[in-house]
Amino acid sequence: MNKIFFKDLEKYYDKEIEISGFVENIRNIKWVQFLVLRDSTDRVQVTIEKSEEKNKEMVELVNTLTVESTVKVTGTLKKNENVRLRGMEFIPTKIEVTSESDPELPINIHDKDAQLLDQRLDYRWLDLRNEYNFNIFKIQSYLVKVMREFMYSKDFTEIHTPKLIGAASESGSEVFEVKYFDRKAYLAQSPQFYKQMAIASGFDRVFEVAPVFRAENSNTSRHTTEFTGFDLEFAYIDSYEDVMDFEEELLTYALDKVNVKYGDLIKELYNKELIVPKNKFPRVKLADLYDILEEKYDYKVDEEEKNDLTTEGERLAYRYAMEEFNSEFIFVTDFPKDKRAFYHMRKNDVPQGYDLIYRGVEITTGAQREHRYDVLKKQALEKGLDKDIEFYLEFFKYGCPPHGGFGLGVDRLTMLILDISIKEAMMLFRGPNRLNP
Ligand code: AMO
Repeated sequence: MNKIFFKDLEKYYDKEIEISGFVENIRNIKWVQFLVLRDSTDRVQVTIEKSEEKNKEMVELVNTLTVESTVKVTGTLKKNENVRLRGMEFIPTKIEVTSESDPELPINIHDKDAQLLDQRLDYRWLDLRNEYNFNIFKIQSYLVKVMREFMYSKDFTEIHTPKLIGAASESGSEVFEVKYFDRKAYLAQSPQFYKQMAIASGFDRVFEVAPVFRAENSNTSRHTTEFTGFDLEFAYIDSYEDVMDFEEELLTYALDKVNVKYGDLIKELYNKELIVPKNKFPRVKLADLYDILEEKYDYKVDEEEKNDLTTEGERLAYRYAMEEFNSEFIFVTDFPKDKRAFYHMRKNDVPQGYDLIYRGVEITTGAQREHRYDVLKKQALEKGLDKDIEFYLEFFKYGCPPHGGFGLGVDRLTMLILDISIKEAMMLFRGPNRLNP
């Protein structure tokens, strides 16, 4: 763990140290050889004078060195105003190749657009060496860290629930079936049942950041078969308005933090402005939204399509939110019950839940849950669910506080913040046609 990160090199001027990294570039000119080394934090130039007798062995080594190999270099860091890269250079006394790269790289890692995205994904470990791709995950890591931080500050407990389950948790159509010894199991399509179980167990506030599996055969820029869900649930709410308020607060906090640390980099690399919300997010009922979209943008959809939000409807909802409220977010509420899960609480037959649209794409579904055993059972039966979810219904039989929560797609949020596709927003994309690497 003693590796010196390149970002910290300034602390080591004129001291003999050992540095390690990838060889990003080699320039071999008449009198001198230059290497640019890269680690996860920065770059540094290594300079080898060819004329010096003591450098003979190193010069020979560099003559056959290939880019993207890794090296360990011993030497001294010197200030040098003439060096464009950070005004410093590393003068080595010893170079050791710790791993040699094949000289033929299968993709161009310095120009990501020199090949198709799918070719890049085949060699994702090389593709990620490009700073555009690499930084997506530095930013995502920080985004999730600050979201976690917020949850802990609000006394939420982080839980870990099983991904191998005995019954589909939402609907049967979207689950992957797996062979489980001599019977069938499924991959969890949401931690929904278990986060609610934690509420019934008395935890009051819980969250989980974990994989979610969806057997959706869709090849779009926003769908994947495995994604990271940021799921939470909290007790003693009065209405789903409390859930929306909480999400608003969480996202405002997180975007503010990400903006402070990465706002400039996001602008520079992805050419996207990160806008920290200043106001409350507008809230609109689905039916009203369609009326507004028709009136404002002449957007007409068939009556039967109006019971859910269309892709174009999401895009126009964003336009409306921007034009009317200067908000990149908009909550859409009052979906009809046949389009919502059985566990949403209903009031006057209307599910007490919402979708949150950010920059024209759904990032969240949330709701107040039905916690009354009899009502919940009735709603489940209505959707044709019985035997499979009996265990879940039991959670509500021995006292369970009123509660609500939501599920937010981390990959979607990353994708929208950086204006990239979901394939890029995931370190390893999974889709109907991709299970490798
Ligand atoms: P839902 O099914 O809407 O709700 O999922 C919640 C959020 O997960 C993300 N998401 C996806 N991301 C990428 N690819 C997919 N195929 C995909 N499907 C969903 C979206 C979506 O908004 N149990 C409820 C949540 C709850 O009520 O707490 C649920 O799973 O960002």
